[in-house]
Amino acid sequence: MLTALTGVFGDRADAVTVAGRCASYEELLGAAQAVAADLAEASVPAFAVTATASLETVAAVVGGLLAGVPCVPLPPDAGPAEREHILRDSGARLIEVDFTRRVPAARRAVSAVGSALGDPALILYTSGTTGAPKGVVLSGAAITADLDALADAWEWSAQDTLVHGLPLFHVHGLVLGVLGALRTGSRLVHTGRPTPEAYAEAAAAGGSLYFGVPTVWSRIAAAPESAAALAGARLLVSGSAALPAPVFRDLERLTGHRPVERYGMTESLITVSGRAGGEVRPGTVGTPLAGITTRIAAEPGAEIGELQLTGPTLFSGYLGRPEATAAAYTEDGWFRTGDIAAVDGDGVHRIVGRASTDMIKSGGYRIGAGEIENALLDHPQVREAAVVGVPDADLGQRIVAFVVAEGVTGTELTDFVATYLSVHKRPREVRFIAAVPRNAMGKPQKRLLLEGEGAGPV
Ligand code: MCA
Ligand code: AMP
Repeated sequence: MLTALTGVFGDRADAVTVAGRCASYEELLGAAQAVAADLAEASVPAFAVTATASLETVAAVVGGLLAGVPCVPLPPDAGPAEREHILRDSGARLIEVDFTRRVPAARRAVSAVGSALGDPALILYTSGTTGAPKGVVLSGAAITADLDALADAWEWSAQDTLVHGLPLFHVHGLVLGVLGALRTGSRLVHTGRPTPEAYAEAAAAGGSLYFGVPTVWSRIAAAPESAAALAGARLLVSGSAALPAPVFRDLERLTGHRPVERYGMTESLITVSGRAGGEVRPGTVGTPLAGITTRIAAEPGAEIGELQLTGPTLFSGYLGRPEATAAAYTEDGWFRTGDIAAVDGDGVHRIVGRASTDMIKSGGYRIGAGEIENALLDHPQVREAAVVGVPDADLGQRIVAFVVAEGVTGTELTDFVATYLSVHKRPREVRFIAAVPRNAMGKPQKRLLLEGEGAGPV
């Protein structure tokens, strides 16, 4: 999987740059082999690393692949509830990486990565509509199939310099943004944070392929000088949430590029994408990647319905949750994305919404309403809580918590969630209400809470 580390594309002192620090492939491999040696000795089912945007995180993930031990990247801002859940659920041992400690590179070991491709490579924790996050087990085979299909779709090669500043604990930043670079041999410039200024600066360093979530692209479109610096890029790619058409048009005007949109999930990796050099229409996510088959489960006579798919990029299951894994598939074996989609006459897919209002996408992060509600209910002053995603120009959706509580302020509740779970899961707004509206079965009626908030999630 780690083709670049075998040396076939040569090496350079700045092959991998993360948050201003550079490493050659040789240095990265040496640090990763030190991690792999420790893991081989420890004999653990999985290991965790605090996934800061750093060379240490990259070395940990590569070390895990070399040792054949799955890595659980922990969000660096995870509070005690989230951290403890992930560590307990995965059984992973938390390790620390010293990037200066190196075991001399043995390239033969690298070539062997991928010989047991069905083995778990990564366990990524992601939210469902209810309950605590589940561990999504991804095999080396699924990751390799996805990266090869994306390289094909985007004409992504060792000639590219990949630029992004996305978190290293999700598919976008870690699988595409790190392992993708190490598979294709493209130089990687991780900017630390995905700010317009940092993306523009990386253009001077030869950036050709740029990744961002829509919030990042919308902030770049609002910073014309930074956007203009991307004119010399080869391809701009957006994903993790819907790219608003006005942002698409602003980017085209300012950069001269029509951004390619692609669609995926932690469980399926990236499955549908626009193509480099192909026709790209705003509001569409392209066609299925090589090996992926999709179908729309629509009511008779309807053209939109749940997007379902099959293919080699699918996950191996939710860790330790066979029922949840089974529930993610239809009886005839198709993966249920929970996204509502339509397919145009030419096969181009459009994502029009989500089946559940309980799955929120904010800044490209997937956040389950249930997890935030449970956290709020853990606060002693809160009696009822209902969490929804409200349309937001910057974040796509922003988390709004409706609570029944006394003797506590909205800021206190926001801070409680930010520190107990993680910063990106905090409600951006807390509204105090007398009671959560419920139906006869006692189920919260969230659509009533969303009334008057504009076009809510489908
Ligand atoms: C504010 N802050 C607080 C609080 N309020 N901290 C603690 N308590 C509070 N009450 C501080 C934070 O510490 C942070 O400080 C600062 O506010 C900003 O935090 P945040 O809200 O996270 O930043 P943002 O600017 O709103 O973030 C926008 C973003 C981010 C950068 C676009 O949402 C992001 O990185 N999104 C990427 C998500 C992603 O990668 N998703 C991919 C999922 P300081 O600045 O000092 O740190 S994978 C996927 O979806 C699939 C497979 C796919 O298709 O890709
Ligand atoms: P995650 O598991 O965090 O990767 O989130 C996956 C979800 O992100 C999908 O189920 C979609 O709802 C959403 N998503 C990803 N890419 C896109 C896109 N290009 N357009 C619309 N929604 C997207």
